[in-house]
Amino acid sequence: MALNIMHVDMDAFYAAVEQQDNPALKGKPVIVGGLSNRGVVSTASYEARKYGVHSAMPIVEAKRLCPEGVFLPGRHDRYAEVSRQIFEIFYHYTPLVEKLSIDEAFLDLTGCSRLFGDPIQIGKKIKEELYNKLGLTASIGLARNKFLAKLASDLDKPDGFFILEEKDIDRILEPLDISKVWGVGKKTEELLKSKGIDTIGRLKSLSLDELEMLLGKNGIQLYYLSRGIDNRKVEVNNQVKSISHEETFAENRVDKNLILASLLRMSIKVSRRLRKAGLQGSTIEIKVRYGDFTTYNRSVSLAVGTNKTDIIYEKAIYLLEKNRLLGKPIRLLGVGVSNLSPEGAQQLSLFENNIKMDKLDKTIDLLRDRFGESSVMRARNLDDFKSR
Ligand code: TTP
Ligand code: MG
Repeated sequence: MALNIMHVDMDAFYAAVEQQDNPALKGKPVIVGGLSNRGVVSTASYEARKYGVHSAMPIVEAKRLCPEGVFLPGRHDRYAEVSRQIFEIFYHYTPLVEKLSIDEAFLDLTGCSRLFGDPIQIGKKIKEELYNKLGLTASIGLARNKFLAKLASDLDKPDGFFILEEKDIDRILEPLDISKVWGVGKKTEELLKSKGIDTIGRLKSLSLDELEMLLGKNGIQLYYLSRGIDNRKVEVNNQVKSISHEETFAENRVDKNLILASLLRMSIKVSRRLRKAGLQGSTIEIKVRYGDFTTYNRSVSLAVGTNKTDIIYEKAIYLLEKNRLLGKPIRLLGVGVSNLSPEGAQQLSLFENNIKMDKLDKTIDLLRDRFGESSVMRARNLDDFKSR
């Protein structure tokens, strides 16, 4: 079978963008994450990783490990913009691009050779283009299927290009930890490790029946994956699934007015991103994390999709109140919209009110585009703004 499936994953993505935009940061330990000491690390440059800093680590711990680090709050819009440029480069070589995250994709290169050379040459060209146009490095894995390609890109990070040839599959896979296998989550990992199955090689010692008994359908999948067999196709999915925004407060919030003010600010952000992308969504979600870290996600479905600030805000309040989520100190709050469709897809309810809201939202967008984010503020936002 030909080596036609490529997995590309940018190196230390957010941090690399920061270093590229501000060359003074090159070579320095850059840590991107949370607005305050209470957040977690989004990512760390490879210089910072030497100190043991990694994604999802509390910022305070990162500061302890790497006090000389450059800590940045993160600029999500900028990373999204660079991500679009990265994907444009991918689309230049093939339309068969499956986006996995902001900095990661599968490319199916079957049939691209006549135009651009074989997959190895294409991989080199993609790395060159990423570097020459955007100043960024990526790690690439090339193999015969998605599972192997993703494994391979991780084997030679950063700035790597790992070509996983047929003859090497067993030798490379067998010593790897089972957590590297697609579909092995925390629970499966614990279960298998409690039985002494810690590597892919050990996993292969179990028969198909044994694995099915142990883990059901997932077990069958593991049987095949551990042998490098994966029939999943690269699925073209350049669609965003949801747009959301969440914040960890500098201090836990219990005051309803303050909470609603931040909810409004986040609803504005989310609805604005939807409008910019020409999207609307019919599920509104909120996320609440209390001081003791218990976390609740609640959602409500609408008959008709929306990207209107007031509807999103109103439904978010409804979710907070209906689920009695107010009253305890809140550490983190988030609002999101999912079940997305193109704007205006179902224009069933063009009530006058909607038209009014549309106009208001669009006017505010325009003013903000022209005069900056804080040029227009709703009365409720003032409280929140002052308390930040
Ligand atoms: P990753 O590709 O997992 O990480 P990375 O690109 O920073 O580093 P590398 O691939 O070289 O190991 O994630 C891509 C971006 O997604 C990352 O730059 C920041 C963001 N991210 C978070 O915000 N939180 C997280 O927990 C993780 C893992 C990533
Ligand atoms: Mg990455």
